[in-house]
Amino acid sequence: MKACFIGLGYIGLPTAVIAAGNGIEVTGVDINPEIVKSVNSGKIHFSEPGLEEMCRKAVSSGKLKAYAGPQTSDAYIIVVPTPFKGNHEPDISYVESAVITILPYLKEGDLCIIESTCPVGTTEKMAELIFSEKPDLKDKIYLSYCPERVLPGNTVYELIHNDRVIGGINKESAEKAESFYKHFVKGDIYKTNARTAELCKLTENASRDVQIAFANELSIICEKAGINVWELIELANKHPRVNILQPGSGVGGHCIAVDPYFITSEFPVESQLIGKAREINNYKAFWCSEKILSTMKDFNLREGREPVVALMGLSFKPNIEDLRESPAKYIVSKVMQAHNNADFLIVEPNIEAHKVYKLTDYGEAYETADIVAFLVAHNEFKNLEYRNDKIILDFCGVFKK
Ligand code: SAJ
Repeated sequence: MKACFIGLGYIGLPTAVIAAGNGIEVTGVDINPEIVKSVNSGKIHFSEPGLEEMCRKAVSSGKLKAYAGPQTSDAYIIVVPTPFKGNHEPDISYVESAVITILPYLKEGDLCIIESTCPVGTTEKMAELIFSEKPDLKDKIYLSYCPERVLPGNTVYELIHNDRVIGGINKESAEKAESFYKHFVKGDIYKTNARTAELCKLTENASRDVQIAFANELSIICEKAGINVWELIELANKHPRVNILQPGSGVGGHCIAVDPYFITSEFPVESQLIGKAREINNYKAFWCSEKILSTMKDFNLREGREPVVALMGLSFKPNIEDLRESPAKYIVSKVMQAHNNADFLIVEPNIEAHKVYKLTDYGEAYETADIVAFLVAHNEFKNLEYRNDKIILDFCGVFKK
C-alpha cells in the first residue's frame, strides 16, 4: 500500500515514519525544502525521543522518501497547520491548498484523510472542493477526518497506543480509514461522522482549558483569601468525584491555548464558558506579571534598593524545551519592559541559550535573588530548599507551600 503524507511537522513526520515501519510505502511531502532534505538524510527537524533512529531506518530501507510535491498513492494524509488570522479566525487555506495539490493524483478507490485540527465542517467543505473539481470521483473516493491526540515528548508511543476517533463523510470512508490506521494503531478505533470527529478534537482540548481556568481562578481567589491553593486543591480532590487540575502561570502551547478558539469563532454566542476560560487563562499570565511588579515595588520601598529578581522558567510547560505560546515568556518580557532598571536573572534549564535573554543557572539564580518567581514547575526546581529569607512567588506549585 502507498501513502502520501502532506506536511512533515510534529505530527505528520512521526506518523509517516511509523506507517513506513509497518509495511506501508510512504511518500512525505513538505513545502520546506530543508525539511525534505533532512528527512531524506534520515534526520528530524525537532526533538522527539526515538524518532530520528526510526526515521533513519525508514529512509535507508527505502520505505520513506520525501519530496516537494505529492506522488501517486492509494492514501493521502493531510497534516498541515491550521493557524489563525488576526482575530482568532481559523485559517484553513493550508488544508485547502494541500487538497488542491493532490487533486491531479486522486483516482477511484483512493483514501484521503485530514488530520489537521479544523473548524467543524471543514472535511465536508473539502469534499465539495474535490467533487466540484472532479465530479467523476463523487462517491468513488473515501474521505475521513482523524485528529491526533499525542502529548509532545511522548509522540511515538501515543501515536501507536492512543485510541483514535475517525469521522467519515460516509460509513464506507470511516471504514476505509480504519483499515489504514489498523496498520500501525494498537489503540481502539472509534468511528463516527466527520463533524463529530472534528468537534471531538476541539472538545478534548477546550475541556482541559476550562478545567485549568477553574484552577487558575481558584488560585486568584486563594491569594486574596490568604489560603494555600495547593493545599485547598489537594483536600478538595480527596472527594471521590472531584479532580481539580493545577494552577499555573497561564496556559501555553499550540493546542490547549489555541483549539478553543476554533469553537468560539464558529459558535460565538453558544460558547460562553469556553470563551471565558480562555480569558481567565490569558488573564492569569497578566496577573502573575502584576504580582511580580508589585512585589518588586514593595521590596524597593522597604529596602531602599532594587531587588534582584529570578524568573524561573521560560517553556510553555514543565520539563520541555518548547517556548511556543509560552505564558512564562510573556511574563518575563512584560516584567522586564515595565521595570528595565532592575537586575533580572532568567532561568530555563531545558535550553542551552536564548537569542534574546542571557540565561542563568537555576541554582545560582535561586541563591542570588531577593525575589524568586517560579513560572514553570520544572523538575530541577523541586530539588531546591524552601528559603524563608527570600520572597518566593510560587505560581506553579514547585513547593506546594
Ligand atoms: N497546564 C496547567 N495546569 C494543568 C495542566 C496543564 O496550567 O493542570 C498548562 C501547562 O503548563 C501548559 C498548558 O496547560 O501551559 C497545556 O499543557 P498540556 O500538557 O495540557 O497540553 P499540550 O498542549 O502539551 O497537549 C495537549 C493534550 N491534550 C489534552 O491533554 C486534552 C494532548 O493530548 C493533545 O494531543 C495536544 O494538546 C494536542 O496536540 O492537541
